[in-house]
Amino acid sequence: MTFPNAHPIATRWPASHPDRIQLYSFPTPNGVKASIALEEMGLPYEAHKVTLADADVKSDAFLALNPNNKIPAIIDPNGPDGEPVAMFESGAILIYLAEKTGRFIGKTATEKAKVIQWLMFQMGGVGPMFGQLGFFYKFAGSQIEDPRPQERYINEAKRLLNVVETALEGQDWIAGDYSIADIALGPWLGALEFYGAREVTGWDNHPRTVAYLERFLARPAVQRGRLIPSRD
Ligand SMILES: N[C@@H](CCC(=O)N[C@@H](CS)C(=O)NCC(=O)O)C(=O)O
Repeated sequence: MTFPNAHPIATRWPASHPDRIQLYSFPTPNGVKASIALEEMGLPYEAHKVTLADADVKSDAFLALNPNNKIPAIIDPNGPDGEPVAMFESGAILIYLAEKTGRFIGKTATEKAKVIQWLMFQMGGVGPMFGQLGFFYKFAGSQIEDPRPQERYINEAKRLLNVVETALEGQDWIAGDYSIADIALGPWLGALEFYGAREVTGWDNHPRTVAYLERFLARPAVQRGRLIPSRD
């Protein structure tokens, strides 16, 4: 048996098209970064639904691919050295796919540096902070009486929205041309609505960011990718 069906992940999620990139994911803000990138780049792939339930993300089969028990993860049977490559961490996956195709990562070294900078801003800032906001504002943490966790993440989300708003002055996309930095950032900006946190973070006071998200969501590849894999 050849990779990826030789990988332990295939005991739970076998590949029907082992010649294609295998995506193991769920349609969350981190998960859809990978599916949107694959759609934007026109790469053939096969999506497997790995839910956030322990029975999936903490299964032995999935841990063999991502010991950090989080989606998304991929296997590319045609890696750069002619060997298969297995990867986790959405930011790393975006860089890998962009370099594989030469798309959405800037054309010059300076443009690439800017794209990576804004991608890291999402990975280290917007994703973790908005994620904590979701926990303390909408999910289990909202029951905590101490107001400080909510205040902290609301203020941090506001601060990050202002950074985005300022960066978008005079440009349509966060790093110049449309790039993997937008593919990373767009889904997380959209998450504020899901958390019911638009009002509390002053979303409407950020007109460039509001228009930016609409521009992002209007892209056909984004509309396809954000529904993959299907929750059903
Ligand atoms: N830094 C990781 C974060 C991925 C992540 O947090 N994934 C969440 C869903 S959005 C997950 O799989 N959670 C399951 C768990 O933690 O058990 C990345 O960007 O890939």
